[in-house]
Amino acid sequence: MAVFEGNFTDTESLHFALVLGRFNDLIMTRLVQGCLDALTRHGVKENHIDRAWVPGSFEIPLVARELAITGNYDAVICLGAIIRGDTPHFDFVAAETAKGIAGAALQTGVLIVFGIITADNMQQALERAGIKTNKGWDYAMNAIEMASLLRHIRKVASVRSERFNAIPPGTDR
Ligand code: INI
Repeated sequence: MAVFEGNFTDTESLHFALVLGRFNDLIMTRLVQGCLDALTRHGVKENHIDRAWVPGSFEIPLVARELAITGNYDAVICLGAIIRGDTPHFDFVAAETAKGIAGAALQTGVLIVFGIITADNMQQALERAGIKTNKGWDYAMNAIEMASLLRHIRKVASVRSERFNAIPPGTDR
C-alpha cells in the first residue's frame, strides 16, 4: 500500500514557471511578491523560477500550455486578477481563463496552478493581495505541495514498473 503526499522540504531541484497577467497591476505586484516570497523562503532557487508576462488573464492559458510542453518545469503557476466591472466582460474572461488553465494541465500532464483572483470589487481583490492575506503565497504553497506529490507518485510508479518488468513472463505475479 502506498500513501502519496507532497512535502515542502525537498524543493532544491524544483523548477517553476510563472505566467503573470499585467491587468490590475496594483494587485498583481503584490500577488507576485507573495508568490516569490513563499517559493524562495521554502528553498526554491531564484534561478529556477522563470517568468512570462502577458497582457491579461485571458492570455494566460495559452502561454501556460506553451511553457508546460517544454518539459522544463515541475509546475506552471498562473497569477491573474479579474475584477468585476459594469458589463458582463468579467464573466467571459474568468470562465475562459479557468477553462483554459484546467484544459492545459489535463492536456499536458503538467501541474498548472490556478492562481487567478476573481473579485467583485477592488476592495475584495486587495484583501486577497496582502491587506488580509496574500493568495500569491497560498498559490506558491499549492505548487510546491503538488509538484512534490506528483514527483512522489511518478517515482513510485517507475520503481514498480521496473520491478514488474523484471519478473520473467509466465511467473505468477
Ligand atoms: N484581464 C484581467 O486579467 N483582469 C480583468 O479584470 C480584466 N477585465 O476586467 O477586463 C481583463 N481583461 C483583459 C483580458 O484578459 C484580455 O487581456 C483582453 O481581452 C485581450 O485578449
